Amino acid sequence: NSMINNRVSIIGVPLDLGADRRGVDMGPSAIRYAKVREKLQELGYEVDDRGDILPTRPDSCYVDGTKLKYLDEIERVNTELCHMVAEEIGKGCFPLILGGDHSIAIGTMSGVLQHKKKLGVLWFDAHGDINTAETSPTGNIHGMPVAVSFGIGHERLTGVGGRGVKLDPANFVMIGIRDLDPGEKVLLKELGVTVYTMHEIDIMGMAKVMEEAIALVSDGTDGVHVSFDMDVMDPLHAPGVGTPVFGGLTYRESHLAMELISTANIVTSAEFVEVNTVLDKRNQTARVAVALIGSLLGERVL
Ligand code: NNH
Ligand code: MN
Ligand code: MN
Ligand code: MN
Repeated sequence: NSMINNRVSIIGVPLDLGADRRGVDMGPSAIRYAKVREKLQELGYEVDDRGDILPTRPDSCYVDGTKLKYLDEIERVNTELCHMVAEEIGKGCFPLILGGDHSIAIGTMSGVLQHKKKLGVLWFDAHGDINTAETSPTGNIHGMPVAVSFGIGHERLTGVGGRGVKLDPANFVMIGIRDLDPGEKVLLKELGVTVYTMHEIDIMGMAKVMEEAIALVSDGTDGVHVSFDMDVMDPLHAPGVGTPVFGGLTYRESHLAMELISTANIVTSAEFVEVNTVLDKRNQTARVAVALIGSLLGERVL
C-alpha cells in the first residue's frame, strides 16, 4: 500500500467538551485497550504512539456570546492537535487520531491541510456535522467541524491552522447520513457536498457507493482523509456512542467501505471518533473501531 507510509503515528484526543454526554473522553484509552497498536504491528507497520493531547476540565459549561459550548478549550486542544498532525506528516508518518468527540476533526483536518493543499475527505457519520452557531440546535461544537473545514463558522474555529487553505466541497463526500438539522440541509445543498444517505446505500449497495465516493475524493487531490464517527454504524454493532441513530451501517458494510478505500490506495490520514465507553457494552465499540482500522490499513481475510 504505497500511499500509506510504513510508519503510523497514533495521537489520542480525550476531549468530550464538544458533545453533551460525557464519556468519549475515555475513547482513546478504550481503543488502545482493544489493542490498536498490536493490530497495526501485526500488519507490518512501525507504530509510534504519541500519547494524548490532554484537555483541561472547566468546572462549569462555559458558553461564549454566540452560544458555542466550551469554545476556549476546544480551540486550544484543536490548535495543539493541528500542530501535532502536521508534525507527524512532516516526519513521513501516517497520522491516526483517536477521539474523543468529533470536534477534533477541526484540528486533524487543519493539520493535514498544512501539507495537502487539495485534500479529499470521506466523512462517515449518522450526522452532517455542518452546523454553525446560527443553525445548531445544541451549541455543541462536535456538530460543526465540516462547516469549519469549509471556512464557515466561528472565527476562532475557522482560524485554527490559519485561514488560508480550506477544503473544497467538490472533494468532500458524506456516507451513512440519516439525521440532519434543517440548517444543515440548506448548507449541504448550497455548497454541493455529495451525500450518500442510508437511502442511497440501501438502493445502490455499499460497493457502488464507495466506487463513486472514491472517484470524487481522489479527483485532482493530493491526499484523502477518512473521518469515521462510530455512530455511522447501527447501534446494534456500535452501541457505545453518545447520539445513536437507528438504521445505520452494518458490521460488514462498514468493513467493505474500509476495504475498498484500502484497495484504492488513496488514504493519507484517518481518525476514529465518538467512542463512548460509559454507554458501551464490554468495549464492543472500541473493538469494532480497531477491526475497522485494520481493514482500512490493509488487513484481509486471506
Ligand atoms: N446535529 C446535532 C448537533 O449539531 C447532533 C450532532 N451529533 C453528532 N454528530 N454526534 O456526529 O448537535
Ligand atoms: Mn460526527
Ligand atoms: Mn455522528
Ligand atoms: Mn439531530
